[in-house]
Amino acid sequence: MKKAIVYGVTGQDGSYLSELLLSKGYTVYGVTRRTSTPNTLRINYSLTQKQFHLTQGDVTDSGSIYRLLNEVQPDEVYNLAAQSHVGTSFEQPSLTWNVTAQGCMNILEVIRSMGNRPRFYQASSSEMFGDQYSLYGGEKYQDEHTKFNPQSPYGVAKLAAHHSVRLYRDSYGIFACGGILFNHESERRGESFVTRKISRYVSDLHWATQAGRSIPNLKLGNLAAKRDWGHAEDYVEAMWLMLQQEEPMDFVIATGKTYSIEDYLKEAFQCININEYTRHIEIDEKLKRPSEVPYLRGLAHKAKRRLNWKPKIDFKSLVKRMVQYDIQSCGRCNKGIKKAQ
Ligand code: NDP
Ligand code: GDR
Repeated sequence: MKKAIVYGVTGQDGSYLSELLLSKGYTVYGVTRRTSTPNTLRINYSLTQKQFHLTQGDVTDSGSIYRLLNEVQPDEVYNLAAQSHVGTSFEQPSLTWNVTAQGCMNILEVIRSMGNRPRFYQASSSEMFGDQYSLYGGEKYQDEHTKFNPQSPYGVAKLAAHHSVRLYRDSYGIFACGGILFNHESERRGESFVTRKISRYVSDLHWATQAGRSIPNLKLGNLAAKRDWGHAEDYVEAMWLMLQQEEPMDFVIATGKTYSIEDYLKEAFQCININEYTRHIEIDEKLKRPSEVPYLRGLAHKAKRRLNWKPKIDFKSLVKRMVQYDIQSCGRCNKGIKKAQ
């Protein structure tokens, strides 16, 4: 029976990955930071499983990594921990660097020191490709050979971590893979990311309209940016597949299709039969980033060929799932509020 350690277990991907690993018979050690109130909502299911162990730790604390890895002697370590919000990385660049770049290096260093070295997965990101317009002057897909041009402190930190993975693989023979994942969303997506912000708003609008109320407009930043959006459930499977190969290598994971924020808005509002979404939206200049990534579209041909991986959930189904989930859960909570009143 295999043992895996998951850093970032309380996040969107960590929760799906834990469930996947448990379903494959792994014993999973999920690592969480100490918080003053519990933030384990996404891993409620995993917490009920005998083979799941929640343990405290932090990727900026090398000693705790050293102790955990040496005590557990895992087969696989997944590093999903990060300050993962691109906008926030402009406000808190040093923290972003410490967690997102240094954190990865801290884990790699501990693995280097071990006798039985676990396989290592690093959550690399399409944000490392950054602004491709200025490199190629047009809309071109990105794959494992595309030049990196990060446009945020987050992108820079992820690129440093990605290069560290390659360096440790080549220099010390560590089985380490960088999964260059394009945007992936879900019903568990953090509420400050644009897709979930929109699906939550559409749900609020739905329930307000039912009650004959109006709500303030939704404030957003740049609506022109294009992203290659998939579903997190599909993407965590690719993480696991990477660590089951004979050779460690990096992979792009993407759907190959790209949509603007406006496309997402259109699709989400159509779920509640609103075609004219623009009257519900307000552009807030403060939500625009100092530097933007205008266009991302990944080509996951290597993953298809070597991992036999391809996404199952398309853009339309993704938007529908997110909006419907929020409408249903908000409906339950609305009923709760009414009851309390
Ligand atoms: P989330 O923001 O949902 O999760 C991030 C996780 O990292 C949380 O569990 C968080 O804990 C944890 N964390 C933050 N700081 C530390 C720290 N110092 N030590 C230990 N854990 C920490 O991100 P996602 O699940 O969406 O993404 C997972 C990973 O994949 C991230 O590294 C992200 O940057 C990367 N990625 C994500 C993509 C996406 O589209 N979702 C695309 C490409 C890469 P807490 O709950 O306490 O905040
Ligand atoms: P991204 O995702 O930056 O691609 O990073 P996010 O959803 O934050 O932004 C996508 C695009 O939408 C624009 N945008 C807004 N974004 C947010 N968050 N809030 C808004 O109000 C808003 N209005 C417009 C952004 O400017 C951007 O162009 C995500 C994260 O999960 C990273 O961790 C991951 O590495 C990358 O995806 C791939």
